[in-house]
Amino acid sequence: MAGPDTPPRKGGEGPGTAVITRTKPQTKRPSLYRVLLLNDDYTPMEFVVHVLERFFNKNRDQANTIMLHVHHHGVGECGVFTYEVAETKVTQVMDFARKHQHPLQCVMEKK
Ligand code: TYC
Repeated sequence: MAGPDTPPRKGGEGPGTAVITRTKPQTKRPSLYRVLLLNDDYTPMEFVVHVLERFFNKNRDQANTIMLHVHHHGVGECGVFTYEVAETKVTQVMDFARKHQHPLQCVMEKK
């Protein structure tokens, strides 16, 4: 049987046998994350609208609607992104708010 002339069969190949190498598609959809703005009593409304236009590509009306939602409900969604994009948005908003000395908070959460 397996000797110098007949290398051992590793994959189960041979008469009457088969190996199924893959049973599911190799693509996986990435996890998605919501980026949220939190309300506070000090950040000017116009600054929040500007943040939504600048970092989340909202038009003036969309930005106003989201800002007012956050103002009235305490939290609101700016967008949904893959992990690294969401992390970048949060960092950009937090850096921009700090630079302008506003206490605006931006966070991400898994969908
Ligand atoms: N509440 C703030 C004000 O009255 C406005 C505001 C809205 C602040 C949304 C933060 O994420 C925020 N000036």
